[in-house]
Amino acid sequence: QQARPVSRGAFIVVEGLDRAGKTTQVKRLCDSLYAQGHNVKMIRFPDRTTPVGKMIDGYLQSKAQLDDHSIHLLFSANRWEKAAWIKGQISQGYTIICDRYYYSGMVYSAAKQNPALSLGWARSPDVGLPRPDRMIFLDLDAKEAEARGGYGEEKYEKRSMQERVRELFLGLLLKGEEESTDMVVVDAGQSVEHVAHAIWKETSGVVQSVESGSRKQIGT
Ligand code: NYM
Repeated sequence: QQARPVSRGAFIVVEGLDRAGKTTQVKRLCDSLYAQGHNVKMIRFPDRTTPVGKMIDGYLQSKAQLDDHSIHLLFSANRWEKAAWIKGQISQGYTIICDRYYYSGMVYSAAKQNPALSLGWARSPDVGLPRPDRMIFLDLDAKEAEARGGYGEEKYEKRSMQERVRELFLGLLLKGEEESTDMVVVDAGQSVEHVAHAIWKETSGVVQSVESGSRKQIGT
């Protein structure tokens, strides 16, 4: 189908625990939007291909040790590296579907239970990044996530950590700030088809209204 002229593209973020099915669902959402004639691009964080991303990859694979604050700032820097690109694509009419964003940044760092690293501190280096039009949180019990073939070898892929991450994600709903108003929870414990349908219900209308110009410029 021919892509039609649009006012700007939408910015949609998909979040969730490790093994929640984000990557599969992000791909499906991109395919469905594309099939309906939208211009769409996918992006993921961490982006391990950049110089900062390579440092993050080394840390996640336990090849490099970093202070909790330092790695947090690298994850944030990795998003800032792409901020201008995201804005540029959106203004050219591309809808961006993003696998993880600053919500992962906040909650994974805060879940480390380092008393010097609060959720508030963790949010601050990301202030000013393009704000999503919608964030979908794929919610899954940590036990169920683990049952899906087990966690891998990377840092954070432990049940207790994932339980704290989930609690912190759900806690964002209660914050009463933009994190809560942008966020919609989707039960990721259902079949791939059901989850895809639920995500479609929560995003297609947003994409339509953004592209047709009834939503203002991208926020920060
Ligand atoms: N992660 C991801 C963070 O700790 N902070 C961040 O800002 C981001 C974007 O990286 N366990 C963590 C969550 C994951 C890990 O992500 C790698 P993925 O989606 O498995 O590549």
